[in-house]
Amino acid sequence: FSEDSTVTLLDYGAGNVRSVRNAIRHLGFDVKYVNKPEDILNAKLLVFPGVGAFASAMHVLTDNGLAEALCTYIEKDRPFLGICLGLQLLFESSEENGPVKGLGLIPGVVGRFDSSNGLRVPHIGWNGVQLTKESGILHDIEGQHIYFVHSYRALPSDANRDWVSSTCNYGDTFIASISRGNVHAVQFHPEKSGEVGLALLRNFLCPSTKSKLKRLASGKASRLAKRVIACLDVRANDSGDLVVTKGDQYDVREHTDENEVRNLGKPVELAGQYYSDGADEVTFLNITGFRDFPLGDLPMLQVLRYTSENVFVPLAVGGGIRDFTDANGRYYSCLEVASEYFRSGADKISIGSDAVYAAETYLKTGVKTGQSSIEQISTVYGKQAVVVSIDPRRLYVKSPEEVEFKTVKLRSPGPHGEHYVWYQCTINGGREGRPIGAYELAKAVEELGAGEILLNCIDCDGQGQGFDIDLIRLITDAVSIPVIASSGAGAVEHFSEVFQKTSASAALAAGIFHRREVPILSVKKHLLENGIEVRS
Ligand code: 1PR
Repeated sequence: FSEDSTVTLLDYGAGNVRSVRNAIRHLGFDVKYVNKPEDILNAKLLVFPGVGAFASAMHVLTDNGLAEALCTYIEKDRPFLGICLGLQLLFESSEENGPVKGLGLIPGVVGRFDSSNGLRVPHIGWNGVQLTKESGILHDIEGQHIYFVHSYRALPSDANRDWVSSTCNYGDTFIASISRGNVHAVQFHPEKSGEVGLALLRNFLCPSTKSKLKRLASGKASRLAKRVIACLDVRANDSGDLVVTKGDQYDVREHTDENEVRNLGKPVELAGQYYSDGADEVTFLNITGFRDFPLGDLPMLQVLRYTSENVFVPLAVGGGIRDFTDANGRYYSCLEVASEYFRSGADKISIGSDAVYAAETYLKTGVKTGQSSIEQISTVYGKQAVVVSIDPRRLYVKSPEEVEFKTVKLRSPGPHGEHYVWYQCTINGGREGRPIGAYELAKAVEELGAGEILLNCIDCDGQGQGFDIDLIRLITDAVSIPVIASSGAGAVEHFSEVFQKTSASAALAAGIFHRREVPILSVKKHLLENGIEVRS
């Protein structure tokens, strides 16, 4: 690589900048990291993917003299691209755990989305933007959905009007990007916005090349799209190879004499396939993580590393996130486990069994200790990086008084003439039922700091009979964070049903995609025909 094809990445060690690095490398550029202020001042192209919390980022930047160098670099109009927090830090201050002073280059205060009127916060997913001026790098995203994930945003005003190059609408109209001369910053994530995002990065890195982006069909993005997520349940088969498997009501073994683990393909290949098929997100669930320690499970980390090199939409991973002591007595905190997943390329982690224990303890004591995996990981990486995966099972009762958990009235009687059902949370891949309902769990984990819920249903899993609409309504009504509906998709109509009848933000499916019964594009086409906005 020549010096001109080297991009300087400002990584102050707060989290995962791997995705940005991968996207830059994918475009043929080399990456070097900032170690000292001079590295900023000498950069030819500087990319700043801010991660973590505003206050801790400002601390690190100020303590190392990086803040001053950054201000000088930007004031000299050198080529700069800030991403997410890398945009927010340019403003005067943020309300995130604050007020906290920012770099003060752009007038305005970064505030939290107002969730009091039913808005789901964080703003997670693919949204459209309105360009407000010519910037030189944004033309390919006009009318397209791009990926956002944040709880705080800056608002346009007379004082910062000169800077604003696009806005986005979610609850209110906020600043999606700023541009002035060679200085750009975006609230969204180009490195996670598929081909459209890569085109933006290319426009920044080599302004002289003509856009290679084939214009996509619709180009009419106007609001937050409903997401279609492909899920890969992954585990080692009996010969020790990591395979994508799929259960029927969580039973992943073939009902043959050999009783082997159902093998539906290779994780990295399938993830790549779903990315090119149009999946808005890919989720890996390490389904034996509850008994096999994930940091001992290096193939899973390898799967993430390889996948994130070629898949430029968000990657979530779950399985085995908890405190752990190995056979040699070495203790690993849940934060170390999650950090390893993030370092390997995950954008979000998902917690199953450990979230149930955390919620049970919290409901019993009413005290947030700060020690649960949800609290620890969301404090360091932000709420939006913490998904709680719920594995509920239906339990039928004659009347709501029979249980202390929230019940739902059945539309048709249960197997023994019951009129109500409650959803019991389970752990260890459905093997153990716990004394807590999905409704109670969802509320508790939101309070503890979860940013999203992945809502499975053991009864519906692999059945292809549609999502459990009652359950999804119960949980979307319980929380104000986004809910991903999962389990039971068997036809395109099941996706429109879940979005028409519930306020789920995303629908996740596994079996129909693995068995190639329904391509992701057909799901999206069907949703568009039914007036449901999706990324096309
Ligand atoms: O408890 O933190 O170690 O996390 C374990 C994770 O692994 C949890 O998220 C749990 O849901 C998942 N898991 C554990 N055992 C199984 C299993 O199937 N035996 N898979 C399992 C859960 C459910 C969905 C599935 C949908 C859609 N899989 O993710 O993909 O139901 O399927 P469908 O479209 O084919 O109906 P921890």
